[in-house]
Order: sequence, then C-alpha cells, then structure tokens
Amino acid sequence: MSDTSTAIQSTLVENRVFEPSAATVQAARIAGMDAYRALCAEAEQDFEGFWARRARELLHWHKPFTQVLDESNKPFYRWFADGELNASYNCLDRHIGTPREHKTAIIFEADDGTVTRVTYKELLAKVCQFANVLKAKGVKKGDRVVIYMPMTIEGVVAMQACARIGATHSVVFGGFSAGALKDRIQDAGAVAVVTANYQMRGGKELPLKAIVDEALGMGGCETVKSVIVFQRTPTAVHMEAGRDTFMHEEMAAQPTECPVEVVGAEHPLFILYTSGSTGKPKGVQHATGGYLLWAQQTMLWTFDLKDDDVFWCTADIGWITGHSYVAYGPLAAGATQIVFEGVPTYPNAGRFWQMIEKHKCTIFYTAPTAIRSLIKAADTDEKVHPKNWNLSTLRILGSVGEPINPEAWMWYYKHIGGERCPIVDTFWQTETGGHMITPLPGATPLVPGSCTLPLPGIFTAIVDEQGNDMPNGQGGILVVKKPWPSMIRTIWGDPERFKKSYFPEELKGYYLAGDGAVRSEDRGYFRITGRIDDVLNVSGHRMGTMEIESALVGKTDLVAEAAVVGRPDDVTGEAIVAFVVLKRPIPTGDEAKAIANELRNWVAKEIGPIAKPKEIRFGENLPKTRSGKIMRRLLRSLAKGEAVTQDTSTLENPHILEQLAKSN
Ligand code: 6R9
Repeated sequence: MSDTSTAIQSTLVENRVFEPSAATVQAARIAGMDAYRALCAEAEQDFEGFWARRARELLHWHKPFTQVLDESNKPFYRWFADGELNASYNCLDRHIGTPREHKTAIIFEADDGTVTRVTYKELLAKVCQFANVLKAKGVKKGDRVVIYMPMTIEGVVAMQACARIGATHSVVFGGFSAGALKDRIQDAGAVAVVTANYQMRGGKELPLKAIVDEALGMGGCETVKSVIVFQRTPTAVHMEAGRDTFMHEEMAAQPTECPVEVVGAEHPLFILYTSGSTGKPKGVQHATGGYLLWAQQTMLWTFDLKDDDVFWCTADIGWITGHSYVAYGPLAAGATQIVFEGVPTYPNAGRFWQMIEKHKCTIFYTAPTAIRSLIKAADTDEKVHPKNWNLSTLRILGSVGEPINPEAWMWYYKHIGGERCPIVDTFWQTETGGHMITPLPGATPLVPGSCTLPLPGIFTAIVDEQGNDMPNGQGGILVVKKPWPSMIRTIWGDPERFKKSYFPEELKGYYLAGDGAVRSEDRGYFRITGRIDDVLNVSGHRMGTMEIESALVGKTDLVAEAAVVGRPDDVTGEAIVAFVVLKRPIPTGDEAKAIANELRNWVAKEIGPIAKPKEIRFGENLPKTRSGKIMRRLLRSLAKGEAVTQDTSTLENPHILEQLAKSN
C-alpha cells in the first residue's frame, strides 16, 4: 500500500455516526437497513434472478433477453446477451407520451450565468437531428466517434446521438492536450470527431477546435473523415474544407425524427480512456444493457430519485461520473438535472451555492476536492460562505472521486446539508460503470469518511495477495467477487491487458479494483485507503505516474530520466512531485525555477494541465537498487519531506538522497 494511504488512514479514527431521520427512512425507496439486507439476501439467494428482475423492470427491451449471465468465457462476462435494446430510446423516447414528455430534462447554466432549459421532447428532437447528421456523414453502427466538447446540452446530445445509431462514443475531457487527444482518436480508430470552436471556463474562452486540428495534423488519425463543430462562441476558427462542418447548420437540415438502431445488450456503448499503471491509457469498454441498467438503478437507490427532484452532478462528461450521472442515468430515470458549463470559483467561490438556490437543487453530487477548495474560500471570504444562500431545497448530498476526509465531510454535512441531508460517499470507478460501495440515504447510518457498504448485488471484499478474506479491522486489497452488469467488458483492442490488469490469476478470479481498503470492526463498513498501483488521484482525476514520466522524458533535449510520485495535499488530495535527472548539471536558483516551469508547461502540453507536477526536484541520478529499479517508496518519503527510514542498503547511490530531499 502506498505511503499516502497510511497517512490518510492514521487520521481516520472515526466514531461519529449519523442515523437517517425517521422521515427520511419513511419516504425512501430502500427504507431502512432491513430493506437493504432483504435486497442483499435476494441477490445472494438468486443472483441471476435478482439482476434479471431489475433489468426487466427498469429497461425497455426491443427484444427481451432469455439468458442473464454468460460465464462461458471468464473473465469476459456477458449480461443479457441475447436481449436487444437502445440506450437513447431508454433515455428519451420512452418518456414521450407520458407526463415526463414536457418535463425539463436539462437546466443548462452557462459559464456567464445564462440559463437554457430543454424538455425531454425537445432533447429527443435535438438528439434525432444530430443522429441524422452523423448518419449523413456515413457514421454507422459500431463506428467510433470521439467527442471533445465542453459541458453543454450539445455534449449530451452528441453522446445520445451516437447511442441512438449504435455508434460507440469515446469522450475525451476538454482539458486534454492535442497529443493525448491524438492517442485516443488513434487507439479508438474514430471516424468522426465532435467538438466545439471554443469552451468557456471562468470567463475565459479556451480553444477546442484548434486542438483537434493540431491532433489530426500529427498524423495517424487518417480514419477521421469528418469533424463537426458546435459553435459555442462567435469567434471564428479554421474550418477544413471537405472535413469540417458546423453542428447547427447540419442539424437545421435534418428532420427531428430518427428511428433507433436496436443493438444487442453487449454492443459497446462507449469507450472511455483512463489511466492505468503503465504509460498507455486504457480504453475501458462498456456494454449497452448492463451499463444502462446500473446507471438508472443507482439513480433510484443511491440518490433515491423522486419525480420532482432537481439533480445536479457537477462532473464533466469527459469522466465516467459525467457519463453515468449526467449523460445516461438521470435521463434514463426521467430526472430534471442541472448541467453546468463553468467552474466552481467563477465569478466567485459561491457559484455552486448560488446555483443550488437559483435552481432549487435537491440532490447535489460533487467531488471532495471541490468541497475542500470551497471550504478554504469560505474561510477566507465571508461573502462566499454558503450561509449567504438558501440551500433548504437540498435533501441528499453526494461525494465521488476520492476519499473524503472527515473534516470536509463534516463541513459538507453541516454547512451545505444543514445537518439534515444524508451524504452518500460513493466509491466506484470508470471500470465499474456505476456505484459499488455507498450508503443509501434512507437506510445506512453514516460514518464520516466511510463509503459504508456495497449496494445489493455487488459482492465486494477485502483480501490478501492470495485472495483470502481479511478480517475486519485489517487492511487489504479491494476486490469484487462476483461479476455485475455494468462492469468493464474489456480494454479496447487489448483483451490480454484487461485480463492481466483486472483478473490476476492469484486472486481466484476476483475483480481487482486497484484500491486498498479496510472494514471497520464494529459495522464492517468499508473505508478506501487509496490506490495500490502507480495511479495517482489528483483532484479526483486519475493520473498514471508512468504517463507523466514518459511525457517528461519525451523532452529529449533536457531530460535524461524522471520519476513521479504522489504526496498528500490538503486541497487536491494528492499532488504530483517529479524527480528529474537533466542532461546537464543540476541548475540552481532562478535557472532551476525556469527549467522547472518549462517542464511543467511541457507536461501540460503533452497530457493536459491536470497532469502538471506541483513540484519538480532535480538530482544527478534517481535512487535505484543495484538491479536498477527506481525506489519509489523512498521518493514518496522525500516528496513528503519525511526522514528516510526505509532500508537503503540495496541503494546503489545513497548520496543523491540529499540532493533530492531539497526543493528548488
Ligand atoms: C468514479 C471515479 C476511480 C478511483 C478509485 C478510487 C477513487 C473514487 C471514491 C474513491 C474513495 C470514494 N475513488 N470514488 N476513493 N472514496 N468515494 O472516480 O472513477 O476516475 O475511474 O477513479 O477513484 O481510488 O479507484 P475514476
């Protein structure tokens, strides 16, 4: 387990328990712990029946399935495989002709505060038009479409339109660089890219289309035949004749109806790239039926969604949270949701609270890093303290992306939830498709900093390196013992890596999450202690240390070698620290600062600003064993400013520890 996790662990001796109020329990879909246990028992006694009942009840099947789970080719599990459906039909069409037809589907608030609303009927019309645009461009079932869009209604429209025609989308977060975008376009073999001319964030106009041009210009993206551009701002951009067209012009020429392409339940709905422990991002592939089932079911269970709720998940569609809890789950469940283009600190750090008041938000779902930065802001500036806004419409709060420390939990509970709203601390991953371990608002007694218990049907456990169960109170490796419908199907184009990364032989066929965890002795509650692989979690964003290292050594005129580790950070959870060996003498003073800056900007250019190291330290070498392995544990201690207590006897070059202990 990483040093970071031990640090988090030691601050977490938590005895506070918050029981749901009687009124909350009474009104809840899963009302009380007995109801929760009954569902768990149902899943245990009749595993396939449990899932089949939910899939029949929650989804519209064009062709009903007869088979539930196909385990004939483990770990390539298949769910509801002979059933046929369409995700867009399930998110939109089936609400038409019901009272939801004229219900607001999306309340969009732009960076500058402008609000646009669309009903389910209007959203369906837009999705159909855009689906027709894609078809007119020759995009067919099974083709891949890369979406590089800001948070806008059009971003959701693009995803839904792909689903409608059976094209597999791959959304790339708008903060990724041209190089990262190119890698993803190339790996997915995309035939089209949907983007915007610019995006607006914090009052700034940031380019998207120019980055697409740069990515496509790098070579290797010859599969891309069309680029469709949403005109977000009036600013003109270069448009390549024969390849690039404007979304609004294309849509205006298309009818507002488009029959759905019915696909098999296992048809890949999307690929989403995420960081792993090697340099190359993994294209996590999700299937249509199982994924959509769980996205919708968790809306109903975890958020206890009711018809009059105003749901707000602040995640970007470039991440899994924005897939499951913006683009698919809320729509499948027929919710009204807020989609926000901007950032929490613009025009000031009261933006979230102001928007909750303005839109009468009832369920609010965000990341600990956002909460921590807003706590800091509220502490230094009374004017942005949440007490300035009326947050009484809120009834449920959620947290996702990283462990939430008890201090942040308590602040969230008190100042945002008014000590009235349960906090659902949802543990899950890109690979799991939807929530795995989370409290239920009307059932689970809450313990700050703990994601509590797995959802019914999800069989998580903590094991040792041989897959043996660990007793409560003892930390170990988090696994899932049984498959579940929304699980990753494979890594796009790399089934071997899928097997090796997630189902290592020594773990008895369990799914390996890549996190460490411990269960409390009294309640058996899960607490996630952090990644056990070389993946960092910076502001809730997954970053592979190897990815950053390869970006650094890619600066061949300067860098000879680099090692990247994480260090605990009050606001971002973890911060990136890079140890760099230059192809020149160790710089000092202003020169060191200038080179560090140059390297940080280089990483931003290679991967994206989220990957910028917070600190760069220079040395004439890295600490290595005699066999040449970089001693990362040691670097982690140095990054934290700790004295090195590890055994350094295998270290070939102990004197460099002194160099690397100093920041520039
Ligand atoms: C949904 C998402 C997954 C990794 C995961 C873990 C961390 C997510 C968490 C949490 C503690 C929670 N993580 N939720 N850790 N408590 N409630 O974030 O997906 O971007 O793939 O990241 O995030 O380390 O393994 P993804």
